[in-house]
Amino acid sequence: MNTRHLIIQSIFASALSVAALTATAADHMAPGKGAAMAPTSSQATPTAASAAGGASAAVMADGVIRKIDKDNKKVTIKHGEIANLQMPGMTMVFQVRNAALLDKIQVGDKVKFHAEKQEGAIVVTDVQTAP
Ligand SMILES: [Cu+2]
Repeated sequence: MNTRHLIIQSIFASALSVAALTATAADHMAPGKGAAMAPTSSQATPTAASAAGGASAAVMADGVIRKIDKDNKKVTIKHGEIANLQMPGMTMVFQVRNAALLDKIQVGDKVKFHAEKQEGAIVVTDVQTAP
């Protein structure tokens, strides 16, 4: 009787902690993006979010492609301020998760791009040539 009670209790406890972890992760993702969007225009937020497919309303930064390293999935961009990363303009190396993103650009291109922090690295998740 006692043993069974303990088992049930520990199952319940681990289910609870999984739920807590999931909630924490979700809370972590959402407010960062919400906060980044807020100063721009609260009116524009729903439109921007649905245009981007609902995933992440992309905050686009300006840049010029300096170097493309497809083998290592890296791109060097001389970039302007990146609002969502609170980063001033500089020239730096970014990672990409999907090397195909690099097919769309060439060295010297003026681009608009979205970068974000993923697992400690700064990753370009979207890039498009700017007029
Ligand atoms: Cu930078």
